Amino acid sequence: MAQIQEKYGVNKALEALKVDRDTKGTSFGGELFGNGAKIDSFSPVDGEKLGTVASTSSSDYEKVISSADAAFTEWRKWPAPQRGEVVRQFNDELRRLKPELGKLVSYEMGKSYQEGLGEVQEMIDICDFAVGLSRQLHGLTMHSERPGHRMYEQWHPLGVVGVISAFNFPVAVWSWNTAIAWVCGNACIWKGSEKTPLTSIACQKIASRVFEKNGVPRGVSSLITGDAKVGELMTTDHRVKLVSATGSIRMGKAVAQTVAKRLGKSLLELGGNNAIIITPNADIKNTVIGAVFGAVGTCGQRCTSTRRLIIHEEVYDQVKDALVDAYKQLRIGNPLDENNHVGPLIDKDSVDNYRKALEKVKAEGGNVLVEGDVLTGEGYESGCYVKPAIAEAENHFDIVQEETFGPILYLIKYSGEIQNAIEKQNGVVQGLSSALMSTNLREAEQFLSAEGSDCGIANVNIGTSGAEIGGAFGGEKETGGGRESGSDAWKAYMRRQTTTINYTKEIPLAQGIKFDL
Ligand code: UN1
Repeated sequence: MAQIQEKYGVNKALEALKVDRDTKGTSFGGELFGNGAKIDSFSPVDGEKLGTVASTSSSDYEKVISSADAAFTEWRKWPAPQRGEVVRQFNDELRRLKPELGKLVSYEMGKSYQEGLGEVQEMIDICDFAVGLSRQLHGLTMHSERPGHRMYEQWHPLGVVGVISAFNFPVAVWSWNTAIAWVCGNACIWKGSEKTPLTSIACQKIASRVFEKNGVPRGVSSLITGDAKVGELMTTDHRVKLVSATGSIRMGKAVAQTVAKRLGKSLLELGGNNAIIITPNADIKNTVIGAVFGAVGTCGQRCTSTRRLIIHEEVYDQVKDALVDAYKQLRIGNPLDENNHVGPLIDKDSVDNYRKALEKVKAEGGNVLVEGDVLTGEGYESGCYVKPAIAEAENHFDIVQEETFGPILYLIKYSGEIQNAIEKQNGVVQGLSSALMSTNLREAEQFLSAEGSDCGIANVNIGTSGAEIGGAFGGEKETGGGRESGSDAWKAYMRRQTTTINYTKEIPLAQGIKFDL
């Protein structure tokens, strides 16, 4: 069975990425080290072991944070465009190694090879963005109320930035944070997911090589490996100025509270419960393509995955029949084989959650239209392959209110005006992504207005997933409120300083106050 690793080029990818199978998961540039507990990485593709990684102990962490802290004091002196030049070279390496890194992402995490490549492409795109940004970290100038005074704002780096990322986007989310944080002048410490440790090591190695060649101080790019306890080393540490965390709402609440206790900054990108509203004015063919990709792509494990369809009663049966037909055509299996549409879930815990969710929706009175199942037999030996399911449900069901990280799609009927659908869409605690399928301008504008979608992302005539890096990414309510990647998300990685300069021979006070000595 290790055959898959050989047949699909995983072994070659590890070689090209210079990642050993028995390795260590701590680095601040140069050697990998670490004497914490060992973590085995098993692929959900075939259940085979990919490698073993020694995690980060608290004394290992101490070495990393003190190097990062010291590196920052040098790195902040580099002109931002020079920092951008290093990111440009890092990006050259990503372009060169895209097939191998995409392959490793696909095998260790279980997403399709196409999606693995797409994820590396997001890294490349954000690095391009960051290079341009390195010449555009603009502040404003304001008119002072005092004569002979100039007032302006400037942006300075924060210091050490901690990045905690999840298994489902094991490389892209790190780069959204670090590429931007680096050009802003910060040192970054990354805790990747303990479910995808070799992928993190591959990225750290690429960055370390490029940084070393450019004389970047060691510690600007650092890696730590382990579970939530290792993450806590950063969230409790006042030397980590910003903690950017992606993952579940439960995890985000713990991170936010710990960081807030020391009045540190956090940037949270947490769960979604994303819906597509389908009105009688929708283009049904496109709707079905967008909905199916949104629901089953990455096996329903994107934070932007489509979980709910809110369908007008006039087109409900038409959409329902088209979806059931489309689901019959889905091929589930080895994600490295490009004939398959749906790969495995990440692990057996996730399979359990999927199974329980299906039981719950039935118990709450839902009607399962496309039955789910855990697949067994040849090609499914890992026990992580499941059948994408569809259930008719009500928005208020407890299970519909939750984010189940798997391919379960709930169909919810609405009648009357679009506002009734928007109410249902907004009627969950999460607020990440949303979409409307309609060719009617009035409906579209209503959906996008202040009375419309309450989510961080609101799309018209495309699905809920697949956001581009150029926009700010994140959501409202229990999604955490953070924004990463494009637009002006860079401001979260810097501190704003307002400066007023007096070039007169007097010292007039603001607000007309007189204070003569
Ligand atoms: C995530 O699932 O955490 O918009 C990120 C998308 C991808 C990123 C998802 N560009 O679906």
